[in-house]
Amino acid sequence: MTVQPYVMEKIRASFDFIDADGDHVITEDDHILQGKRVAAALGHPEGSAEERRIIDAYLRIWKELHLPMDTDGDGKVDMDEFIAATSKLSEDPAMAERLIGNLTDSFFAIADRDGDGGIDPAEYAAFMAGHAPGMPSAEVAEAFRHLDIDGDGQITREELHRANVEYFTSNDPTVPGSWAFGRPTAAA
Ligand SMILES: [Ca+2]
Ligand SMILES: [Ca+2]
Ligand SMILES: [Ca+2]
Ligand SMILES: [Ca+2]
Repeated sequence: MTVQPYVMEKIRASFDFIDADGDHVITEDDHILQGKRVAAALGHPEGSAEERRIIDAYLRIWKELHLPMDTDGDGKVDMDEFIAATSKLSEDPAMAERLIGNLTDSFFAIADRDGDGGIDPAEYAAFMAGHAPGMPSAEVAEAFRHLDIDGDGQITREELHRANVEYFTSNDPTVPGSWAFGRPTAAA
């Protein structure tokens, strides 16, 4: 398999991002932890129906997107399994559209707190506070400006989808999607 080096670098970075508890494997627990963090960052109390809805959305991502990558069936997705699965995305645009489309829908439903069809800077900042704890607010704001491709102050579902597809398929560090998980790493 021939994954371009910059795509590989981003795949590795996204693994660390998903591995919320930092134990170097992706499990169901990481998704529950991320759901709880994002719900708290969006202001939903512990035990609330809204928190449950967000955790369930992360558990769907686990079951539908990440668990199928567990090819040895040990209930954990390690870096090799993750790379094997995600590196296929850049070679199969139709699969990338479908899988990343599902992911975009899940994240969009979570981040668009007021349900008006766009993610505004405050919604994005709250989402990222849970999703990427510790990312400086200036970096979050800069990422927002890149992902809001038409600059109208809202990230639409289409803009988010394009960014996510670019993240996993484009070898060009200057495309907006390089910012899908915050500041891009230097191009290889
Ligand atoms: Ca983990
Ligand atoms: Ca495994
Ligand atoms: Ca909104
Ligand atoms: Ca926009």
